[in-house]
Amino acid sequence: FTRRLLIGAAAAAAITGLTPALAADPVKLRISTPAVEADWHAKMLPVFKQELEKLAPGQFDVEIHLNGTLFKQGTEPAAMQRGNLEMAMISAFDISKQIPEWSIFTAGYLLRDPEHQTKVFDSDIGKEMYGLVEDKMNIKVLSVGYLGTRQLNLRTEKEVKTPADLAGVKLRMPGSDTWLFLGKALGANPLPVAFGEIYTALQTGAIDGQDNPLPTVRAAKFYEVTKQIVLTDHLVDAIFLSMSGSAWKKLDDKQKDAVMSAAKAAVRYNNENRIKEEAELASFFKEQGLKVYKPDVEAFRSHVQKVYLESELSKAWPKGMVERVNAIK
Ligand code: KDO
Repeated sequence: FTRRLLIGAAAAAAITGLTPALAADPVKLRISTPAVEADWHAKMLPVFKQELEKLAPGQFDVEIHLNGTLFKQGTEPAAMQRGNLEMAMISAFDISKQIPEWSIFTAGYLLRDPEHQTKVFDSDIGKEMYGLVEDKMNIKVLSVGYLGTRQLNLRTEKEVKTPADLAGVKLRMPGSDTWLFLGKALGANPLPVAFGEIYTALQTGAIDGQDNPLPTVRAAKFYEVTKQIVLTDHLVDAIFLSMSGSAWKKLDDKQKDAVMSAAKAAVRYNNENRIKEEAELASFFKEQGLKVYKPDVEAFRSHVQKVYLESELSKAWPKGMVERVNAIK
């Protein structure tokens, strides 16, 4: 009886032309991020999913988990390394916890604008730095996305012109040493708070302010509980759409190409929309009653750059890297 069944199954496969590979279950790709639904790096994930479905129909099952519900902010790299998570959007801050060389990309006022960011990571610098992530963390960086240029967003009313004006200001930063270092370099008193808790912390006055790119200030509605935006332009921030090395290695070459192309399409969608919205948002916040203004950006730039160059962090930066980054036009 069993034999007859087996023959029957083989015959059915022959008739439908299904090879075992095609009949296999789709590869599950769970993506975890703290991003809120309205932000562009969340909206780019369905683009990734659709693009992948177009390029490799039926071969992938992409699951998107927003708001840090699957893994808490900052725990994604370890989850990918343990094989508990297939994909995430990680930051240079996350990476530099394990690869100190990477703290160069956590430094304020290094990358100049989104175009510079893309060019730097598309160059040999990107190849070398992504190579470190692959070798030391077993994580494959698929593509870099522009998270936006970080600005100060405060619930206090006192005008901020220079780093000295931030003395004693309780500035929320994400919870890791390199993030807190950035807050301190700006002149503030940094406090670690997870992204999902910022709104309430602002509302209750547990913090005086936070820093994020304008599209995020809008998407997460921080403008509802703050009074001013100081356009410091202190960090041209990036997110790296990444896959766990073990998931990546299980893919065949065609699947790898499809994943790469889908990642590029998603990032293109994010970058185009984010850059466009970022340029328009100052007027939106003003309409909401916030003060929006430029401080003495040169005072911030020279102070922050000096703090980084004189820090312990910069000792780990690859030799000559600052010059190479600066030389990319
Ligand atoms: C944040 O917590 O301020 C931050 O902007 C840090 C980023 O690295 C990234 O984690 C981002 O939050 C989330 O994706 C939410 O937008």
